[in-house]
Amino acid sequence: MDLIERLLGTHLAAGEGERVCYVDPDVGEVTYTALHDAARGYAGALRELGVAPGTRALVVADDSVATVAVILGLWWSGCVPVPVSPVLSDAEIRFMAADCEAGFAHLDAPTAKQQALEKEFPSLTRTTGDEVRAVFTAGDRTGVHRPEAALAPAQWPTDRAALVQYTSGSTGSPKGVLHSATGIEAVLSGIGSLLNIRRDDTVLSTAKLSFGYGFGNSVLLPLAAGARTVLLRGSVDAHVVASALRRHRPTVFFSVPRMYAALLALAASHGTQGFASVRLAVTAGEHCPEHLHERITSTFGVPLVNGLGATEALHIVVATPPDAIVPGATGRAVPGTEVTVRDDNGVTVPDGTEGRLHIAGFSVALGYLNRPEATRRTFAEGGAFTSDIVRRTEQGDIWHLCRADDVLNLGGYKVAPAEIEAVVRETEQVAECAVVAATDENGLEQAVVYAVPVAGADHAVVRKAVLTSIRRQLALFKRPSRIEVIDALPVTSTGKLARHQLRASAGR
Ligand code: 3SK
Repeated sequence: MDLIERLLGTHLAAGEGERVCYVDPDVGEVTYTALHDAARGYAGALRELGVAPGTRALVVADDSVATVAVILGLWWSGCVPVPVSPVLSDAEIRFMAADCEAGFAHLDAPTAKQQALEKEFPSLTRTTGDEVRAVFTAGDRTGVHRPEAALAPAQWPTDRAALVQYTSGSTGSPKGVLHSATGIEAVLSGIGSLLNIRRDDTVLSTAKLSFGYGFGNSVLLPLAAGARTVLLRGSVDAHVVASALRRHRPTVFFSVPRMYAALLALAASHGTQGFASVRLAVTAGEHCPEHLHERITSTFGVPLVNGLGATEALHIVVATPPDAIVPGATGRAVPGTEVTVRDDNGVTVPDGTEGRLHIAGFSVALGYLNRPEATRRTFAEGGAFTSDIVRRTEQGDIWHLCRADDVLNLGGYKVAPAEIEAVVRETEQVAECAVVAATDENGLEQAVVYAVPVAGADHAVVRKAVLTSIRRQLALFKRPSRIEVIDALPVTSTGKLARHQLRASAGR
């Protein structure tokens, strides 16, 4: 499969090259022709830099048209992009670079982080966001723009990884998920056909493209449709989103329940007019409770498609069809995907019975990178098991009940309690700790830390020290909403941590 042809070439061939594909915060409007040209130039530059086809390339970058050009240029030259969020810690990025055996890096982060990253990978061949942006802004036709050196776009076979995305493991070690070009095509014909994004649509996603949901929202779906996408750089809160809604008037809006809840809170004081242009809103990443779903649709006056995805399946695989939305339900399998509910032995359970969600279809990944055991466990029975416990009604709708593991879902970001616990445990004066999920007033998951001080330590001092460690070491999206300092952690009769007791007192 030719990914460049699928996402860009068809629009050029149809005489649509002068249409805008991206509205970038730094570069402004970019056309399909300009993006195609930049991707080809970048592919030529990669060839001149000696980056061989098949190389895995770490792309540590915030959302920008430069990032998209880099990803397309990598695909053009047969290299495998590994998108990574620049808000992750240096240690996490170092882990992913080593784990995927990156042979190349594109680095685009705010100044201090960029300097740290450049120090981190001194010997890796690399490009920067500013170099690629110059191709669009200054018409810089030198450094990373070598169209004359580019070969024809690579053909991607069905059994080769074209993209690696990292998912958090339950022990805190991320796992690289290997996606093929066939998987990408399956997203386009699956959730893509259900949402039916059109060439006259303007798309806005609050999920960043370094995460699976955002990658589909801001790269795959709109490019395949020939639509226009607005990119947001930096940290995205409800004020930023409300202003982007007013300024860019998107027609398709992708977000997570947590952001919709924040927009509802803002609407109470600032009004709801920002949604006037939106014809279709999508929520995924975490479960959207029925009462929140109803408040969103009644306040903003838009149909809200609820979706459930998994990094192992690239994008949304279960969704409520726009014309048959059942508030609170996660929906049905998207076209080309089969979903079943299974018991602990992998046997399909009758409708109405809870079990683990199993998905089958071409969007299911090839497996995890270098993790045969985990691959065997997850990619089984002709598809993949997700970490979701669900129930299917006789009408065929999937209802999400909870996760199958202890991993926290914080606004779509999956965070292992072990990762937060490691940071808290390192805090001076903390003897032991545990992190569990609580539910907030919108029915959304929040992380709560329970810390036990060393003998004689003052609770208030310990609390402050834990807060400082968390702020210093954990990305914003991984931070707990509450820190409780207690005298001892509850244990079971066999001396194990009684997590369920902590969950009960955290309010779940
Ligand atoms: O629902 C999710 O968590 C998800 C994960 C990866 C890609 C897309 C989605 C919606």
